[in-house]
Amino acid sequence: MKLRVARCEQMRAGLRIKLSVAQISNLLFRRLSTCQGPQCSQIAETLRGLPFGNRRYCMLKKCATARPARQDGSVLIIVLWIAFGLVSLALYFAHSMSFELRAADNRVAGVEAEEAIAGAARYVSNVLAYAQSPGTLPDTNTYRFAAVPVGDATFWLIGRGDDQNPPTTAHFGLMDEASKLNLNTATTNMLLALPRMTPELAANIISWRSSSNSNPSGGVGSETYMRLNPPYLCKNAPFETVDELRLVYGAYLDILYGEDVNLNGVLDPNENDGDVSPPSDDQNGRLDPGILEYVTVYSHEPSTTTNGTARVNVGDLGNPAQATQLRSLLQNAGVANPNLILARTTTPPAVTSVLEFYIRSGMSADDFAKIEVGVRNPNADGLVNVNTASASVLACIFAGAGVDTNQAVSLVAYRQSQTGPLTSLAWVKDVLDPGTARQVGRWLTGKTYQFTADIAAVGHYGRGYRRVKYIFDTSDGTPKVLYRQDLTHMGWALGKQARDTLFLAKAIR
Ligand SMILES: [Ca+2]
Ligand SMILES: [Ca+2]
Ligand SMILES: [Ca+2]
Repeated sequence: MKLRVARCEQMRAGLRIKLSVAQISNLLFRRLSTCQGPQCSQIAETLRGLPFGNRRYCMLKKCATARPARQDGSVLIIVLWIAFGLVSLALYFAHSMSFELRAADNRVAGVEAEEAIAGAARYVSNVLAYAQSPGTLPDTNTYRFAAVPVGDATFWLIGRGDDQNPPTTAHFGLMDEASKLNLNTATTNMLLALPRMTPELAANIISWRSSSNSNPSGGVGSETYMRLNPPYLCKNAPFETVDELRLVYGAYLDILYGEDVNLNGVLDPNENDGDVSPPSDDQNGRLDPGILEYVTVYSHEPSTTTNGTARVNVGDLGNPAQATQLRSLLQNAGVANPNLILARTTTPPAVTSVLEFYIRSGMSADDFAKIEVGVRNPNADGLVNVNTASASVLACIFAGAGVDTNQAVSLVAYRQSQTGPLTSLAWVKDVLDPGTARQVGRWLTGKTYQFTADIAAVGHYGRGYRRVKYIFDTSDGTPKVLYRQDLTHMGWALGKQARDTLFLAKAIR
């Protein structure tokens, strides 16, 4: 009985399956017949002769699951677009990562260059602290100044030539602030002798540094500066930095920078191409810098030597105390005939400068070299070092003293004719007559105590260029940084040769 019931259930289930398949096949056949596509019509025509049931169902199912060829093409195009998008994204991110890698590499090189500059500043401080002759510009044979390696970085001390080198050749080494005209002590006539200077700016410089109740030059005052946007007051106090000139009325950029817009003392290509690229220049193959090249505010001589002994003021030798001090200085140094020297230099008219003292004393250059650091001019600020100053700066001194400025050219020519660097004031006696020496002597010195280290550096593979200028003061025996200025924004300042050397090193690495 149970077996019959089970078979009966089985037959019913089989009947249901057969009925379901038939229904589905009919339904699909009707839908296929109503389709307007040529392929569907052809299949429907083929099926029309087949019996109902599983065979017809299988044919219909196969037909229903088969996609038309047009649909397959669309899918392919979509897949291709997706693949194209993915490839584009991959390339974009790869490119972005490549740039980021380069940027990170440049940042690392920049940090290397900055550290090299900091190290170079400490090195320069050490060079100045242990200089063989205090008060003189260190001999370039005693320290390193060009393409100095520091780890993967390299640094240079940007210097100035002696006017004999081609203007396109970069010169390296420390610079002397006493080789420049001091903005706080220069007279109007001295300022007027500067290249590119205008009478208006010279007068305004004098009034800027003078107290408010004395305006000897007739330059503009606060009422003019208050009309500017933004307004500010006339300083009426000494300059503290050379860059203060930017605030003085009438100090236009072409007057300040001239053709040397990157302040490196080199005629760079853009500084000799006329108006093709800034700045505007005269294409004459010479570098014609602005007044920033020639001025300082730092030149100052100490009143004591590095061991703390007071220097003798040669303008006050009528003072018995100063005369006694001079006698001790001469005797301790082993100078011949100290009494005769005293007699010649303490009698009227009073000596006005170290140069005049030397000429009147009649002592030898060797004897004078022994006591030179022990004597000083009456004025301690703004003295110009004849051993390092350019003809343009010396011409300012001579113009201010009312002397023929051609004698400044003679001084520089004599200096350049010597084989080694000059470190004393004594040689000036051989070039200038006593009358001229007396007139200009109060502005001249043979010593210097403030130095500029204009340091440029690159990191590995010549990347990450940086440039920082330091002013060192050694007047109390220990070098101190008076001023630090980042000049990186002025661009490449090492000239063509250093650039070519770096490119060559990069090419063969
Ligand atoms: Ca330049
Ligand atoms: Ca130009
Ligand atoms: Ca020029």
